[in-house]
Amino acid sequence: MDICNKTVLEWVDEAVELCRPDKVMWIDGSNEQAEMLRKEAMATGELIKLNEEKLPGCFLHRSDPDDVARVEDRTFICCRKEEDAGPTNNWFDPKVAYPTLKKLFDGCMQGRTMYVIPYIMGPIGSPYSKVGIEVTDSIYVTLSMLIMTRAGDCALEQLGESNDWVRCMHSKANLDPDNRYICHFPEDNAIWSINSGYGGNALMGKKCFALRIASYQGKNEGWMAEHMLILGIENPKGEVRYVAAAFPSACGKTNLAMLIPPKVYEKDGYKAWCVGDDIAWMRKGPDGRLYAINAEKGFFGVAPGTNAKSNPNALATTQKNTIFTNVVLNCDDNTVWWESLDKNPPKNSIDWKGNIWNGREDVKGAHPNSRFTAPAENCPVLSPEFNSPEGVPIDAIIFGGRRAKTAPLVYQARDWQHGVFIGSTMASETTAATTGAVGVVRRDPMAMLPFCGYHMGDYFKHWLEMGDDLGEKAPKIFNVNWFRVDDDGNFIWPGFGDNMRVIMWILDRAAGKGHAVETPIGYEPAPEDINTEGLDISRQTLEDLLNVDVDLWKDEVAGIKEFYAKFGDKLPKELYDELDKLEANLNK
Ligand code: OXD
Ligand code: MN
Repeated sequence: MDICNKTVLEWVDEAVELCRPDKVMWIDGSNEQAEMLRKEAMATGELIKLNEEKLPGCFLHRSDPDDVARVEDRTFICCRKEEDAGPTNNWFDPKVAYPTLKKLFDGCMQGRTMYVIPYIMGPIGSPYSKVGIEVTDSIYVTLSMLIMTRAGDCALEQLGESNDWVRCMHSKANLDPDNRYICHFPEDNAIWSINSGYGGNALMGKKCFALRIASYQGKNEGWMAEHMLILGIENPKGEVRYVAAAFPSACGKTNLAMLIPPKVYEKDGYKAWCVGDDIAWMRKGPDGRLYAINAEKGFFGVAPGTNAKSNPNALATTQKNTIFTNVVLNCDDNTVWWESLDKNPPKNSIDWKGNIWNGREDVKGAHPNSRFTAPAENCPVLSPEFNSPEGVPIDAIIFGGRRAKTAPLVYQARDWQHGVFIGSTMASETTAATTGAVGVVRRDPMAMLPFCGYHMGDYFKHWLEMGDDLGEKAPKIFNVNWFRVDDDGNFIWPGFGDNMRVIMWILDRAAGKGHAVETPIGYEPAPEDINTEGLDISRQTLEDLLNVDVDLWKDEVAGIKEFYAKFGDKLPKELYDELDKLEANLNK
């Protein structure tokens, strides 16, 4: 296709001049071109073809062992004024960042091909979607972008002559961790990422654009870019209602997004539909309600922990046209395996580093952050609204985290402002699996701590303003905690599909129905308000799940005060008012 957008052509010319690739290839989104790239990647060993009968169109990729995750300490917001980045971001002065990066990018693609990837975040033709152009020297990144975004000519067509697109410079360079930079220039609509090939650092549509840059755009343009799944629940009459939910990374967003209704609902004809598992862009629609689109076109999910019990839909989604990264290669049948997939680690196998593994127990076969990059269209419960340009109307926003004892199973905010307070104080406790210290509270407001592209105090203010704008039509806000434990540390809520029982109470409340009791922290269901038919759970356990321990909450207030102090006078007064209310309620 002829590319006539001058701003794009000029920028690509500049990128070519700086990176000096041997060749430039424009990605058009065709199957033929993708097939050619896959063949090339197989020839170089970047991709390993898996069993065509069992996993058609699937590949294994092994990353550099030092390049396996997002690098928050190497991730920067490069706005002109330091105070605009705020206390929760690393700031890098653009006056220094640009020359530093230019030096690293200088000639970095010599001997390589530069792939130019035009892509759309959000459905094609949606008034909510936006275009980015990524240049990269990685075929793995290119093929992953083709799964995760709507990429190719469709993006250039949508862009037309407009200058409203995000400039994304990426090079794996030589993967040097000491010179790894993931830099965002929100004021210039630009992202520069170098020395990493890992998804969250290199697939720039995802966290870099769809959250960090987009959150900044949303603040300026009156919409929201959030780290949220979008789930639809269909009732037996065929009416579907949607929730958007934010949980910190590794709290089961993909599992909730693809939940399978428990028998008690399934038998009556209820269905659950997945619209998205990670990133929601939300705006006020023509009828005044809040509408959400999934910015992505695929799932970049964590493999370990995904199995036939935890998430059969995710597993099914990965059975074709998927790229697996850093999992075990089963040499007997050329398929893949990861910890907890099943109880049969393959005896004749190679681990994520490429070493002979053979199911040994002293080292993990798959990296704990090994991933699948799978097309959304494979998902058996993908919402029929997935490509809808208008998005879906959101009835409830749900926040959550991992709390052993503090947060109850579910509670509802009294109003939007109180809901923003709840989101701003969201937290998870570290588990033995994640760090040495167990029970350390990590605050992660709206699950956006690593992803907010500007000052988080201003982000809270933007949330409050969105609520003012939506008024009576604003979604109702809730908090959930699937991770309450008993005194022996055992989880007391079954979780997974049974979380739908809680979602049903949430949807009832959002519709202005459903019973609740008032507590110092908000509205809660009484134990009998949660449908437990078919569940082996005692009344006492339900009471424990819903218990609000006033002493623990007083400690929580102290923790919130400490956290809020970081934001100085950028913390909206309304949130301090909510904190005062909470404290007063606890002292009543
Ligand atoms: C992700 C994350 O990969 O949140 O989605 O880390
Ligand atoms: Mn995420």
